[in-house]
Parts: sequence; structure tokens; C-alpha cells
Amino acid sequence: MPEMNVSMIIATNNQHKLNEIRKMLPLSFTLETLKEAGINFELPETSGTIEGNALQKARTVYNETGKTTLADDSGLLVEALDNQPGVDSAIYAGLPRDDRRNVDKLLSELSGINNRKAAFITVLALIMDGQEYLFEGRVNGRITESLSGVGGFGYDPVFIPDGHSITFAEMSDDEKNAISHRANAVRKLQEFFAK
Ligand code: ITT
Repeated sequence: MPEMNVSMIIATNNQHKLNEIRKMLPLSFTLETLKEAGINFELPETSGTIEGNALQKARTVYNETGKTTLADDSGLLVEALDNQPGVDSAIYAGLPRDDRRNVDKLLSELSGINNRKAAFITVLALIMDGQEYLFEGRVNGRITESLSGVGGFGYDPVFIPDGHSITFAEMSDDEKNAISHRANAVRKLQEFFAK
């Protein structure tokens, strides 16, 4: 892929997402955090869909700064739960948001249910020169019966991607970042800039 010099704000308050995206993109991408861009308020996420929330976060920051902005909205879709927690993944067990309580709620909702099929999805919304672009990534897998591993974040300790026998939380950062929903979306973003 040719060298691309791209500078953009990453519109997330989630340090884990930021670290993952940073590791996935080549050094020719200069990433600015919300704090560095002077954005010190919570970004509203009220659209009701993952795609809509990604756009909403990107628009909020782009309208404030006028700079190229990338936002990530993601979630876990569980087949037996009608694709919940979905857009509500971050606050599945209510406020204040807490990864461990979310995971415990998920395992308890799935207790006694044999269908463990799930998917992570990420929608990246890019706004550049006033134009909006969306890149979606997905990884299919299944939800375990109990937590395993200490890496990653969110639902990683209970998610085993298809073709693997360990959870995302048991993988190294590089292993997760090669196959994750976010990696697939970031790959599409890179292809877009390579054109
Ligand atoms: P920003 O909106 O500030 O970017 P957030 O944590 O609120 O950060 P989302 O609204 O997109 O992000 O919530 C997505 C939730 O889905 C996140 O809090 C995790 O619980 C879960 N999630 C997303 N990506 C994940 C991943 O790679 N591994 C595990 N869980 C993930």
C-alpha cells in the first residue's frame, strides 16, 4: 500500500479503542485525541443505531473543529437475545457503565441457552472536507459460559471468534487486532485512503 499522510481526530473517549486504532494504522497517519483537539465534553449518542451514533459523534467533533474526524461506534449482537445488547452494549447493565457488570448480565441472560452465536460490529464514520464516509467491520463468534483472559476490554473475556478456541481477552493485542471487527473496518478505511 502506498504511503499516506493523513491527519485526523479520533472522536472517542474509550482509551482501548484509541490504542487499538493507533496500533492498526501506519505511522503516516497522525491521530489527535479529543483532549488534544480541545473537546472536553461527552459526545451525544442518541440516534438509536450503531451507524447513526458513529455519524453523530463524528459530526459533533467535525462541526466544532472543521478537522478531518473519525468516530467508532461498536457493539455486540447476540442472536439468541434478538441482537441485544447492540447499540446499548456500553450501558447494557445500566449506569454507571461498567464492563464487568455488562458481562455478568450477558452471561446471566444466556444462562441455559444453547445458541451462543454472536458478532461484534464496528462502524467507523469519517468526515473529511465536509463529506461523510462509513466503513463497517464485523467478526462472528460465540459467547462462552464464563470469563477467560485479562486482555482487551468490554466483552472480550466472553467472546471467542469463529475459527479460534480462545477468547479475545486471551489473545495478544496483535492477534486480536489482526481479526477483530475494528481491524476489518480500519482495513476498509486504509483501502479508501490508498485509492
Ligand atoms: P466512545 O463512544 O467514546 O467511542 P464507548 O465505549 O462509549 O466509547 P460505544 O458507545 O461504541 O463506545 O460502546 C461500545 C461498547 O461495546 C464498548 O463499551 C464495549 O463494551 C463493547 N465493545 C466495543 N468494541 C469492543 C471490543 O473490541 N471488545 C470488547 N467489547 C467491545
